[in-house]
Amino acid sequence: MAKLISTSKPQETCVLVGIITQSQNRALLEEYLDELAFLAETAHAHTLERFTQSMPHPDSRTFVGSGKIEEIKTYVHENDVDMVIFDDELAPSQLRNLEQIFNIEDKKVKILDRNNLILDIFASRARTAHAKVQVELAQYQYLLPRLTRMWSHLERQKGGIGMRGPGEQEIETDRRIVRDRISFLKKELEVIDRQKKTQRSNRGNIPRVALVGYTNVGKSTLMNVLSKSDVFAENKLFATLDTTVRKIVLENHPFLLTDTVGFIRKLPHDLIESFKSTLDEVRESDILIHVVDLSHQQFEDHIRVVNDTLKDIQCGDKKMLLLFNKIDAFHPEHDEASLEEPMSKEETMAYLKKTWMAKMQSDVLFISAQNKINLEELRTWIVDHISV
Ligand SMILES: Nc1nc2c(ncn2[C@@H]2O[C@H](COP(=O)(O)OP(=O)(O)OP(=O)(O)O)[C@@H](O)[C@H]2O)c(=O)[nH]1
Ligand SMILES: [Mg+2]
Repeated sequence: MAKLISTSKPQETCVLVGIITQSQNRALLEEYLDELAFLAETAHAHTLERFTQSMPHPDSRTFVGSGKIEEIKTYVHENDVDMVIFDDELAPSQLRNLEQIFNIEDKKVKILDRNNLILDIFASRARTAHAKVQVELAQYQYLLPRLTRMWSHLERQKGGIGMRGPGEQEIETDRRIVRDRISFLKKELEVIDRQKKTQRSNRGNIPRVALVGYTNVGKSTLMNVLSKSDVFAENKLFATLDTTVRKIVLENHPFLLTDTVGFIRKLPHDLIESFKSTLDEVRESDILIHVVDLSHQQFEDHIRVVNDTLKDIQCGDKKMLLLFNKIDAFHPEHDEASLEEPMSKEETMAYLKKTWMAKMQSDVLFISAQNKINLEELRTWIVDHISV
């Protein structure tokens, strides 16, 4: 069986597909698709077009309706598009149907969903053995029920005849190999997790602070300015996959600062599972600094996703600082229809502080990690809270 194939080759083209439902209006869907386009870009795919449809729930056969599928198909074939990316998880049967519909004659179109894309980006970014095992495990777990598709990938790779899948017997053999690989990777991960646990317990009683937050909010940038180190930071999603721990001393108070993988909405469950030991760093820290990108239109939604994920990993009750970053790039929105005077930046921040302190029962600070604004305030907060 071949190794898993990364879909992120340079200069591929894609179209995005999402649906408008009762719980997801057009504006919200457009924002999700903006994020999906950013994910695609991170995986080196350029978005050419978006297709949306209003429906009460996804079509069980093809996710969107047959008319919409025809429209997408025509566009894809006329513009020689490489992949069609769906914003929600596709069931194995939907994936199979869509692959059949889109792949006629020798035109090869990849059908992906948001999870594929996230897994693919994680795979291309994993650097250490630990992250590689975690991602490979999540990929196989995701692919196991979708194995026929993987076969069609293999067929395509070999430039095989047509798009016919293999016989059931071959798929069964392949499934067994994948299952074996999954249990091997799980064991490997257990060993690494045990080693990590020992490492953590050897760190003694020194207080631990973890940076958590949505992806691309500036956690690594902040880690770098606080520890004067050189952690990889860039304007891409999931720049950080491996946790980095640095010892920092502020006014004679030592503590460990951990930089973690960013969260995102609809993070594949298998991925959360396999990143358990990464998340153990969060679980075992004394204080969380929840970093928020204040300049992002959807920052409130990001806060909610991060809080929900923290609850999922039983970290919802930890002492937390809500840290709004990128205040240099923040410009308060003003509703044109409103008769009230627009609020200044300072007034908006004061208002946000009051609202979020009440909402989350946590302290709130505003900084710019990149432009080193208000960092003294942050350092004082950390010292005050690790030295009690
Ligand atoms: N304008 C502005 N940009 C910032 C600030 N802090 C970080 N950035 C930029 O935001 C982008 C993401 O920064 P990272 O530090 O990689 O973000 P991260 O939270 O570690 O991201 P992941 O590792 O992907 O989860 C980079 O392009 C940074 O230069 C800031 O205070 N202001
Ligand atoms: Mg990072």
